[in-house]
Amino acid sequence: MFEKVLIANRGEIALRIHRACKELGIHTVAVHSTADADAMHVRLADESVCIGPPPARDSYLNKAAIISAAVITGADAIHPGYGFLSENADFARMVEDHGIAFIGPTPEHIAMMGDKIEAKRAMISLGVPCVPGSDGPVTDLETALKLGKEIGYPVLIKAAGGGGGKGMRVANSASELEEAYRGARAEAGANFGNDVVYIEKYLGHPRHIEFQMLADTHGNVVHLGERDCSLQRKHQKVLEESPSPALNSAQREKMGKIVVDALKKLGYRNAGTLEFLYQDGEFYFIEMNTRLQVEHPVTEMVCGLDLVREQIRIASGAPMAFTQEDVRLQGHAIECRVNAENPETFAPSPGLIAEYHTPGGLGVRVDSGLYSGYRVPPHYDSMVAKLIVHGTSRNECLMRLRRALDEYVVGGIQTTLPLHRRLTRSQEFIDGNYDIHWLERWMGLKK
Ligand code: MV4
Repeated sequence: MFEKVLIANRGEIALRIHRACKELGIHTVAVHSTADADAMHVRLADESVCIGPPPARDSYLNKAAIISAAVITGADAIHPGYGFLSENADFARMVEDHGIAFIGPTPEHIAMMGDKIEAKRAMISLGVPCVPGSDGPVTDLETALKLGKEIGYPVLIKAAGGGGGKGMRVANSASELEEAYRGARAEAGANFGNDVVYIEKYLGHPRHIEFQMLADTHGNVVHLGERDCSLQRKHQKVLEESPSPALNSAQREKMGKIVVDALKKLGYRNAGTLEFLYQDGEFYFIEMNTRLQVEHPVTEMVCGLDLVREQIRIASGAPMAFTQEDVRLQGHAIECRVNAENPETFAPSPGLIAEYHTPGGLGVRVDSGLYSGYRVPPHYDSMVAKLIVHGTSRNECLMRLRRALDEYVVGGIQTTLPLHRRLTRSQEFIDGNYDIHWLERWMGLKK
């Protein structure tokens, strides 16, 4: 087992990783920018290293600074968290080239899944159902028009190096295709420095359902159920839940077997998530995330496992201590992402935290680095806390979640807590009948 782990991240996930390390008897090294010197994870870590000024490119994205910090402190592993360098294959390779363990998948699989075309090709070959579309990049408009005719409109043009919705364009007919094709390539080139695009049948009212996977280095692979992440605003997840209100146990078992077999054949290592669109009873693979996700706690609350502990154990070469038959998915969990934002305009609201009171009680968890007197910096993502609630049923979970939201006090800044208080009282949410467009409609952002 590792002696010392460097946590190459900040905020709530850095604290989350620190906690798992301490419970395994592992010393922790926190890295931070000058803006995060007073952050909770820095205060609690056994050691800390300032890696640069506030801009992420000079600190949390600074590969050399982070690896230097690991070498100087004698860390034998690095956990990247999510975001920043967590899906950067070059970073994973550099870490391993320095004889330091990267707590995550292999650099090869990170690179493979980072190219959405390669990821789809791999999944098709592994027997995972995908959205009908092009077999590879679409390099000219004529090909796009031919494929549009074959697939049938509407179609979606997507960036191979994309994800998170950037560079996506819908074409409802052949006459719209040229503008959509050129627009998608231009935006992909501008956003990712890679203007390679592909085409898919556009699904108009899907849910976003993702399967949590864990694989060790001894050939064992398990799935830990699914998460429904359909409630999104501008491609930012707002609330996630497990299990999905739309799935029954037969569908879960069927899809679970498909994804486990696929990752076994792939020889995957560590944690990973396969993202699907789910529409009219059918699953369609769209992307794979080769990192721990923000919303991993809803899976932890339902399966009773500490996913970061499992990641660390797997990275140290230990076999998983359980098989698929041992996995028990119990009850229901919902996570509300709490952002330092104006709950109406979503304008960032950094600043000094005045009074701070977190909810408690059975089945209530708050993952956050906030404390009274902490100053939320303006430089980074606005998510400052996650409220995760578990109940034996979805209704019990909802009752508990509303109660917990009403207890939660964050003074000094604005947060999205009022949005969650309204959302969890909306009948359509309570009924669980929502797709990926519902939240923006409910918020009046789209018709
Ligand atoms: C799609 C789609 C409909 N049809 N692909 C959005 C970002 C990336 N994760 C993939 N996304 C989508 N791909 C096809 N063929 C709709 C979306 C999409 C979406 C997906 C999941 C959650 C929220 C979304 C919001 C807008 C569009």
